Amino acid sequence: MSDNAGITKHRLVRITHFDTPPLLGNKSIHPTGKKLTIPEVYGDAAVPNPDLIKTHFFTEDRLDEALALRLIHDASEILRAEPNVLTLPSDITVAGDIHGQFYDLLTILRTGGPHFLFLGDYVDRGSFGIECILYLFALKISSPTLHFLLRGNHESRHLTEYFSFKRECVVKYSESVYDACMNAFDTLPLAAVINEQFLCIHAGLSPELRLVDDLNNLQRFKEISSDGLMCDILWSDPVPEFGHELAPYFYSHNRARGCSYNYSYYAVEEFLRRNKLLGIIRGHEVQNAGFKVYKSKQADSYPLLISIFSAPQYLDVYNNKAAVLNYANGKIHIRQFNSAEHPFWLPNFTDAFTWSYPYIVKKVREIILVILSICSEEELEESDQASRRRRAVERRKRVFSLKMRAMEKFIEHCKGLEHNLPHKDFLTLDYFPSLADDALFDKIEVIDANASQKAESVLVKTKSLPADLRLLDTSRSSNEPGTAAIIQPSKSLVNFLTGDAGDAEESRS
Ligand SMILES: [Mn+2]
Repeated sequence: MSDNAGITKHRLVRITHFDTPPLLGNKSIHPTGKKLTIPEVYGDAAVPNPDLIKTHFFTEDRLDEALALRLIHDASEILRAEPNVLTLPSDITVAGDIHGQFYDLLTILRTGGPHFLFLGDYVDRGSFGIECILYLFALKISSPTLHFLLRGNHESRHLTEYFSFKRECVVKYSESVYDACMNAFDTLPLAAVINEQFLCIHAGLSPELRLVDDLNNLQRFKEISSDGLMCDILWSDPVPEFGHELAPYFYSHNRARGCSYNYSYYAVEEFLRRNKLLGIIRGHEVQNAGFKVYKSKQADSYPLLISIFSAPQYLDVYNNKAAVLNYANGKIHIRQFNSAEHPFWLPNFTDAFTWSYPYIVKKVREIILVILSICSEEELEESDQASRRRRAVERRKRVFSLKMRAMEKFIEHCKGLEHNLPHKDFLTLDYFPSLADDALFDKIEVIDANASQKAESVLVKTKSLPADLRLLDTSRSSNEPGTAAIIQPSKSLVNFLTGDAGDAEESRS
């Protein structure tokens, strides 16, 4: 942050706040369920109407698959024809990572214009990656000289499979739409030079990058490689001590990313000098303030490096602001903005039932353990002293072994469930012995009421788990066998019914 402190006084860099408009206001979002079609969005024109798509996505509605594929195809045809390095004029707004935050993308588009350059990382992490990319593609098709899209490291098969975008595509559309997106991502340009002054690129420099023109020699229409020039410009970061290096070194291994390099102030300074440029504008790293302005060569010159990050409240957990950078009339204007309200999705686009399975399994398992605890070895030993209870003990042992078998079966099932969600059989609760087949749980009730004087309370299943669990107080009901009273629920039952916040938090991360 120290680099940003005082930068507001910079002659060439101005920082202001952009008020995020209340996108939702008091309105709540209700998807209509209607899917937009090609005739509706394209009409008689050769290009789509992006506003229709925007308002449709705003209510979480979707496109007809043919329309989605058409947008992806049409955009990639335009992108394919663009060079690796775009040459762009001044008066342009540059946005950093968006990461599936569609409702914040709408804010970005309100901050400036009409020219926009996006530095990549449109998808993954946030829940609206497909909306971001389809809307940006619609803008690219309808006004290709106003909207420019560069590739980020997340625009790859490797990362979208590992993170959320592939699953999002399959849940909201299909694998064909995902594959089409991947092929379109291969066509995205790699860099841009604004006004022959600033190199704009997703991540930064590479030891293999001597001249900007080296980028034009790359064959870019492919998956991002795990090393080399194309990898570095989409993966590298400045060294943490950028501008304060103790020795003039250029590159070091990028340990945080596990690939590519960290570049130093000296690497940037030399690169800019060799290419007669003034600065580098890049995204790729979350910033508390939405941007980071690095060291200038002289007090009155442009910063050598600026990071821009345009996903506010990143992942819904970082408390970061976002920013866009406008460059016009020789001045850099950074506009910070806060996050917009957005609809909620469960992690990994799961439905509520699938998402709940592990918690239900865990709690039911605890409840069964409580049931088992009424038959401790000590109790059995004590009962053994009285011969008149011997038969009851035998019954208990039999019940205990039945319960152990049920328990083993249940734990086996849980293991399968945890490793292979969703497991629809769980909903049927097949593995519990039913009353008709086996009077197991009825027996527990009888035995507890008659014999378990020491037990303060027992948990007895009378019909089916978990809805009909009853907690019975045997000390109160021992005079009237079989007419047990319901008393305060056990801790496990409370946790099961209300959800144990601590456990849930731990499992969700
Ligand atoms: Mn990135």
